[in-house]
Amino acid sequence: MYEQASHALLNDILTKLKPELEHPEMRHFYTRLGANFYAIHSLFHLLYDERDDFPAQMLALVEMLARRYVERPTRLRESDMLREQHYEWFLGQKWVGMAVYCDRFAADLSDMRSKLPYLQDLGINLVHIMPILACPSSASDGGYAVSDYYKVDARYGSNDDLEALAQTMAQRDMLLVLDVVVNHTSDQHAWAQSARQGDKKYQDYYYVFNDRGMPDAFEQSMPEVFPAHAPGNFTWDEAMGKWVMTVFNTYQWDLNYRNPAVLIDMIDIMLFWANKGVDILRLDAVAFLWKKMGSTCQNEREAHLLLQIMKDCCQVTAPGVLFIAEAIVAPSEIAKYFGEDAINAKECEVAYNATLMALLWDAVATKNARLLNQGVRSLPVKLERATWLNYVRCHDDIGLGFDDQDILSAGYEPHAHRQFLLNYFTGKFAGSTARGLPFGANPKTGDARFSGSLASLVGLEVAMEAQDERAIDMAIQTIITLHAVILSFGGIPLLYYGDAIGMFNDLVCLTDPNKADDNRWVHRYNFDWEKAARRKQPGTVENRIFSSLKKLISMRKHIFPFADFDNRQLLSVSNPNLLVYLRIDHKTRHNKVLVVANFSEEAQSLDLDEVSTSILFHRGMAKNLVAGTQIELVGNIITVTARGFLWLTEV
Ligand code: OTU
Repeated sequence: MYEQASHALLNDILTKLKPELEHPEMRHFYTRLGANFYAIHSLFHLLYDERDDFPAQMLALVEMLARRYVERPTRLRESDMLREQHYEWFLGQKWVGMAVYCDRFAADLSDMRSKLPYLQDLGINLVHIMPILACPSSASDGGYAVSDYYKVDARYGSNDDLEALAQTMAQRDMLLVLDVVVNHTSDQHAWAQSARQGDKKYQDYYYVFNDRGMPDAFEQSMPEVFPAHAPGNFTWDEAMGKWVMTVFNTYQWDLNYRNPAVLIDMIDIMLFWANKGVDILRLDAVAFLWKKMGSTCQNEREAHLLLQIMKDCCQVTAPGVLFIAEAIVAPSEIAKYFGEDAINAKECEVAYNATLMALLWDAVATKNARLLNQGVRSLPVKLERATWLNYVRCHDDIGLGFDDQDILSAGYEPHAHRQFLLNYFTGKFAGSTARGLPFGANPKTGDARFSGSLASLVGLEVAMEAQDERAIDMAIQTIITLHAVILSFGGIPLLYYGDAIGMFNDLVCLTDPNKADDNRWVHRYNFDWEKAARRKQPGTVENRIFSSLKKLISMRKHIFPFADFDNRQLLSVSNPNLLVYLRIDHKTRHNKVLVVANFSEEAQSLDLDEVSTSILFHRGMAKNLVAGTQIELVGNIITVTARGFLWLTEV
C-alpha cells in the first residue's frame, strides 16, 4: 500500500463524514487517525482488497471510530492523554491483578464495590471481572457464549452498574479488565438467530455449510479444543438446515472475519466498553480468529493482522486502553500476539504467560526446576512496551503446553513426562497428594490437561484432612513460592480469587447438570467469606497464606527492578532444584535483586560463586528483602528452605 493512496482515501472519507463529526473537540481524534490510518488501510487492504464494497467498509469503519470518539467521556479522554504521555505506564511494578467472578466473589456488580476493600487489603489494583455480558442461563461456557455484546447480563446488574463500578475503581486507582469474546457468539445471539432464519447477511457472519464436504475437509487438519465434552469443530443446526463451525462448544458459533462487517462490529463493541470505563480488554481465544483450510486454524497470519487493525483502531479512539491476548498456544507462538514483525507492541500489549504457568506446575510435580529452567530460557524475547500476564491459576484447566524439545533437553521423554504430570496432578501417582481432575483428555493425540484449585493441586486439601503439619507447611510454602515467582518475574501478576485464602475444589458444582460435563467448574467456587475472615486470625492457614502474599505484593510495589523492561537475566546454576534469576533496575542498572526459588521438598544451597559475574555480594553479606535481615554468606553459599524462595540484594 502506498501512503499516497492512503492519504487520498482518507481525504475522500473525511469529505463524506457527517458534519457532527467535525467538531473542534475532534482535534485529537483526527491527529490519531492521521497517524494510524496508513496502517489501518494497509491491513484492511491485505485482508479485504478483493471485495467490491472495500471503500464503503472503510468509510463505515472510520465513521464508527469517530462516533465512538464523540461519545467518549471527558474523564476517559483525559486519561488517554495522560497514558499517551506516560506510554510505559503499565510496565511498572505497581500493578497486581486478580481475576474474579462478580457473582461468585460478590453478589453482583454493584456488590463488587463493597468487596473492593478486601482486594485492596491484599494490594490488588487490577481486577479482571470474568464475563458479565448477556448470555443464555444454561449453555454459556461461563459467560464465553455471548448473546448480546452491548448489555450486562441482568443476573449481574446493568450497564450503569458497570460504569459506576469503573468510576469507583478509577477513583481508587484500580484498573478494570473486561472480556471481549471476539472469536464466537452464542447460538442465541441475534446474528445467529437471523442466520438461522435464513438471513444471508448474517449467515455470512459465521462459517455455514450446506453439507459435510467442507467441514470434513476442515476436520482433516483442525485439532479439537474440547475433545471430551464437545468433540468435532462443526455442529448441525436443524432450524437452519446447515452445518456451522463451532470450535469450542456446540452452542458457540465461530465468527467469520473474512467478512469485514464482523470486524467492524467487533471493534465497535470494544470501543463501546472502553467508553464505559474499561481500562483493559481481554480478548478471548485470539489464536482462533482466522480459519484456513488445510491448517490447524490457529495462529494464522491473518489472525495477527486482525488484531493489528483492532489495536490501531483502538489507538485512534481510546488510546489509553490496553489489550490482553488470551492465546494459550505453543511458547514460540504466544509472543507473536504482542505484534508480529513490529518494533513496538502492535497487537496486544499484554499476553497470558501460559508457558511460565505450565512450567511452574511441572516444577511442583517433579520437585525440581529442570524443565522450568529450560522453558524460561526458551521464552521468546518480547517486544518493547509489551508485558506478560504471569499467573499460577486461572478459571481454565491447566494444559501442558511445553515445547517437546525443552522436555527432551530437560532429560524426559515428552509423552511419558506428560502422562506422569497428569497422573501426578490427578493423584494417581504414588505419593501424590494433588487432587486435580483430568480435563479434555484426547486419546487420539495423547494431550492431557487437568482442573483443580491451587490449594487442592498443591496438596493442601489432603494435608489438612490428614492433619499432617509438615505437609501443610510444605503446601503453604509452595503456594507462597509460586506467587513469589509471578510477582518478581517481570510482567503483571494475576492472582486467582480464592488462592490467597487457600480455597479447595468445589465438587458439589458437578451435580449441576449444566456444569457436570465441564470440571473446570470445580475451581470456579463461590468465594468463602467466612474463610476469608480467618485471614485476620493469626495461626490459621488462611492467615499464613494471605499475610505472606499481602507482604510480598506490597514489597513488589517498591522494588523498581521488578518493573518489566526486558531486565531479567536467567542464571545457570548447578543445583537443578533451583530457579535463579536476576532483576536489574533498568534505569540505574545498579539496583539488582537476585531471585532464588527452590522447588525441592528439602532445603537446598546455592553456590554464589556460580552467579558472581552477574551479582557480587560485598564483604560476604547479602540482604534478605522479605525477612528484612542481613545474611552472612559463609563460604559464599546460601541456603534456601524447602519449597522456599529468596529475594536478595546487595547490602
Ligand atoms: C478461553 O479458553 C476461555 O478462557 C475459556 O474459559 C473458554 O471456554 C474458551 O476460551 C472459549 O471461549 O481459547 O486460546 O480450557 O484454555 O479454550 C485459548 C481451554 C482458549 C482453554 C481455551 C482457551
